[in-house]
Parts: sequence; structure tokens; C-alpha cells
Amino acid sequence: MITFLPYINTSVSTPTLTLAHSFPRFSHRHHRHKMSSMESLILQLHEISAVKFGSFKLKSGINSPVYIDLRLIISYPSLLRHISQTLITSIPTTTTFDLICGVPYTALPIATTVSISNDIPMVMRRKEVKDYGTSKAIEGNYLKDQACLIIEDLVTSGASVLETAAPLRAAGLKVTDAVVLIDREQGGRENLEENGIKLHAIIKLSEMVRVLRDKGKLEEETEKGVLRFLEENRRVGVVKAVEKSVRVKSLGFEDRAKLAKNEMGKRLFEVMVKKESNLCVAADVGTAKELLELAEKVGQEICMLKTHVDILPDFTPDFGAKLRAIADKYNFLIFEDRKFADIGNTVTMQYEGGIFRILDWADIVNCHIISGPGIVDGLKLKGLPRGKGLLLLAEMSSAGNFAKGDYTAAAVKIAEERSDFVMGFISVNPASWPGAPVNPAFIQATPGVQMVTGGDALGQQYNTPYSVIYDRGSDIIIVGRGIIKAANPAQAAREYRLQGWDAYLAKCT
Ligand code: 5BU
Repeated sequence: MITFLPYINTSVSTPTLTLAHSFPRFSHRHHRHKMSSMESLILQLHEISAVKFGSFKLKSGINSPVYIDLRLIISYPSLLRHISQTLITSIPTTTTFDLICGVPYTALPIATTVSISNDIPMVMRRKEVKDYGTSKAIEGNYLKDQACLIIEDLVTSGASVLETAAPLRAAGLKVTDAVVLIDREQGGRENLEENGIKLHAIIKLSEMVRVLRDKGKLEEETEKGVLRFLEENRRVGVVKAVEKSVRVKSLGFEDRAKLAKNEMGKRLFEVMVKKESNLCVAADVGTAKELLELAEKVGQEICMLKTHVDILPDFTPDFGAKLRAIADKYNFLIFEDRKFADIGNTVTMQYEGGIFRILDWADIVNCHIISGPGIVDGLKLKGLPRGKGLLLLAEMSSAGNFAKGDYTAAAVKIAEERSDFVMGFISVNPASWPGAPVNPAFIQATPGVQMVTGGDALGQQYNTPYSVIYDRGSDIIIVGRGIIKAANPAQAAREYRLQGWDAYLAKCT
């Protein structure tokens, strides 16, 4: 029979949970029990064989003389409680946070125990983002700018903590601290520090073997073997972490620019690289005057500005020239989200003529493929000689839309057959398409993006920049109200640009 320490009653305050808008902040005090509690934890972990010594092949391929499996702790409730309490009371008083988030899966029960014992709200990161319904990467209620403490059972290189931090940050949460039960001391601390996360470790692997040796649980030889292993493998963890994030490495925009068959597509890739921006602002403002002012404000941050010219009551024939001057000044492309849908012959006239004369000033337009490939041929007739590009609507962001399955596949086929003019797609989850990833010469641009998942009252559905670029395999985030309704659109554009670009870098480096 294993006897565990009694539940440590800490002096942690237990603030009451109020509504989402006033989550209390938490900070933790006193380290009184740290040493004895740590020793007792080590002995208990050893006793339940969560820590084993021998020769074990790790996931990374290297042979380790020590193996730690903390999944077992859920079979020992008082140990789980003990671990949770020690974790939370070991964080420095200066560290404050509003929420906690466990790294899936082993740390989820630990985080839950911390949450319910201390009345600290929790959020959960989905490992698999659903591609239907509300498709949230982060479950639970939270507010932008709240601080979230990450809870982890075991850190080797820190890669898992980073994988959880990224979507939390993309959702607008601040992540500056992580607490872990065991640090294998193989580069995790340094790796996390480089990513702005301070690691608080309860037990270091070297301390663990020393305690077990002191308590007569380990031969001197074994202790020496483990310490030697740690010394020799200090850098391995960091290298492996990088390798792990490369597992779905995508081709960078520089290389893809060389693959693009359409000149405007090539140019867009080049602008993205030059400006380190994969942000397109949807300039859905009330007047042409406001649109031009917005273009000046966000111009520096964007690779593309998306317009709906038919919503501007003060449109005049010089609108195009004025917008072009701003686009040239800040080096962005102009995308008129016209969504042509008619037969080929009609769209040639709609593209070129009327009041708006879109062909004169828009670099890029888009079209539905509902009418068949003739629509692309019609637009190409006018656009290709003038160096323009076309995006096909392969998917839409609105709830209940019909652009899916065979329809999406048909868009890909039409694009492949006309890749001199078609530069890419409006898409929502290109990573889920059959045969994905699709030809990297094509650019994927995704609307329905905000810092927090959700939607509007008319069916729009939002995903975060990180989930759009990293999880769903898109290239460009198209953001409207998230930026234009912000108190400071220029600053909001900068934040979206950084989030979008970080997510791109995460999948390419
Ligand atoms: P929002 O304010 O970020 O929701 O604006 C999204 C913009 O993208 C808006 O101009 C839409 O017309 C556009 N959009 C979209 O939301 N979903 C789609 O599937 C397509 C375009 Br196509």
C-alpha cells in the first residue's frame, strides 16, 4: 500500500468566479513546503513507477537511462491533488494570471485539479480543431489580454508548451509563464525563454536522481549514468524541438513566388516576403473617402487591400487612381471582392465596363465557379493581357454555404487548367481538401478572421489568425471588422500582421 502525504492546505486565496468581464487575477505565495513536498513527491512518483530507470528508447529516437510516465497519476487521486497543489504554490508571488491552461493530454487532469481546488478559471486547447460548427481552437470563456498560465507535467524541449502557447496567444491571451512538474533539463527552459515564456519547474531531473540516491532508492552507478546522459544530451532537446515543428514544413513564399505561373500571384508572394505581411484588410467602410483614409492608416501593414466598390456612395471615376497612388506608396495590391458569377460573355463586360471600371484599377478580382469554367475564360480574356490575377471562390466562410466537397474540388481543377490567370483561392480550410496540400503555386486567402473565434448575427464565422494559417493551411488572413471597427485600426492591423506572420513562420521554419 502506498501512503501519501496528506493534502497540503495552502493559504492560496480563493476568489469567487464572477462573469467573464471581471475575472479576478491570481498570484501565489509561500514556498514553505517546497523542499519536503518535493522530496515526498519524488518518492511517491518512484513508488508508483512513474519514474523508471533502465534503458528506454524515447520518441526522439535516443536511448535514455530514465523514463517518466506521468499519465499514471490519475490512478492516485491524492497524489494528483498533491502535485496540483505543489505546482500552484511554487509559482513566485510576482507572477499573476487570470486563467490556467493544461497542455493536452497528461496535464489536463492536473490543470483541472488546480482549477477546482483554487477557483481559478481554466481554458482548454483543442489539439484537433474541428472543421465544422464553431471550430474553436481554445475552449472556455476568456477575454483578450488576460494572462494565462500554462500547466505541463513534463518538459523536455518545451515544444509541447510552445504548441499550446501559440493558439492561446493567437486568441489574444498573454502567455508569459509555464509551470511544470518535472524538467528533464534538455533545453526546454532555454527554448521557452527564447519564446518569452518563463519556466517554473518543481522538480529537475538531476535533483530527482539525487534525492532518490539519498533515500537509498538508486544505485550510485545509475545516478551517475543519468547525470552523464543529461550532460551529453543537453542540446538534443532543443534540436529535436525544431525538428518536430518542421514535420509539416511548408514551402516559404520566396520559393512559391518562383512556382507561380500568374504574374500577379508572383508579385503578391514577393510583396508578402518584402513586407513580412500576410494580412489583407477588408475595407468595408461607408464611403470612398473613409476607404482612402483607412488605406493610408493600414497601408504599411498589409500585402493586399480588399474592396467592395459597390458599397461606396461617393464613388467617382478618379477613385481608382487615388487608391492606386496609396497602394504604390505602401506597396500593397488591390483586390476587388466582386465575386463575379455570370456566364463568360457577361463578366467580360462587368469586369471592364459600367461605372466602376474595375479592370482599370484592381490588381485582383475573384469569381464563383457556379456558372462553369467559361467565367474564368471570360475574365482571363480581359485580365491576362493587363497582368491581372484571379482568385476562385473554392470555399466560403459563412455558415451553411454550399461551396464544399465536389464544388471545392472543381475549383481546384479549373485553377490547374488555367494557372496562367488563376493565382489562387478564397478558402477556409485548404488543409482539409482531398489531395492537400494543393499546388503551392496557388495562394490561399481566407476571410472570417478575428482574434477570437465566433461569428456575427448573419452567419459569418471567425477563426483566429493562427488557426487559419497554421492549422488550416491558408496563406493570407482577410480581416475586416476586427481591424476597421477597432479603436485604433493601424495598431490592430499591426497586431493581426504579427499574428499572421508568426503563424506563417511557425509552419515554415
Ligand atoms: P469581416 O468584417 O472580417 O467579417 O469581413 C470579411 C470580409 O470578407 C467581407 O468583406 C466579406 O464580404 C468577405 N468575405 C467573407 O467574409 N467570406 C467569404 O467567404 C468571402 C468573402 Br468569399
